[in-house]
Amino acid sequence: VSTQVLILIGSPRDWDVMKEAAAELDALGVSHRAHVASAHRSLDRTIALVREADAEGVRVIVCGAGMAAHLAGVVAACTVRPVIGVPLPGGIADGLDALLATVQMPGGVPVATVAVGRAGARNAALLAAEIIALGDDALAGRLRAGRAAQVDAVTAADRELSGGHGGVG
Ligand code: RP5
Repeated sequence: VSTQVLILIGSPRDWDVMKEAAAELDALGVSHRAHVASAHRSLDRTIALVREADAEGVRVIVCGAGMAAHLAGVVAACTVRPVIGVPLPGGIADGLDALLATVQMPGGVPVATVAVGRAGARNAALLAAEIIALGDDALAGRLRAGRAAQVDAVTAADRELSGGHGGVG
């Protein structure tokens, strides 16, 4: 199976958070690979990686970056494949800076921006999988099973907290 999701990170230090995206894709059986590709420190190489992924047929690109987080925007400028940006904590506003840098794209070049940090890394993988599942019924089934497991987990936690009193089922 060729790579379905390309994960790019601006710094090797970003992997501690972005490995959550890789783990979620692994759990869903979505093929992926990751590269360090800084929009600022290695611009030409970043563009080359995106062009290569584009030619190869990678379906979705997930970008994690902190501080002046331009990676997702630069990647989106190079492709019409869906790009998902994960703003990372750190910097003077601990991720709010990266959130604004990632989400505030000018009209014409979209970046689907998710939450700051680990929740965002997970959701980026899930959103990428949902996009791919538009043409993959088996993957859509695995995503539905994941949602059902969440319902079970919340219900079990509620039973434990409430002692089973006053619930709906
Ligand atoms: C961004 O700047 C990276 O995505 C990273 O989150 C942040 C800091 O990078 P380092 O100086 O730690 O390599 O480009």
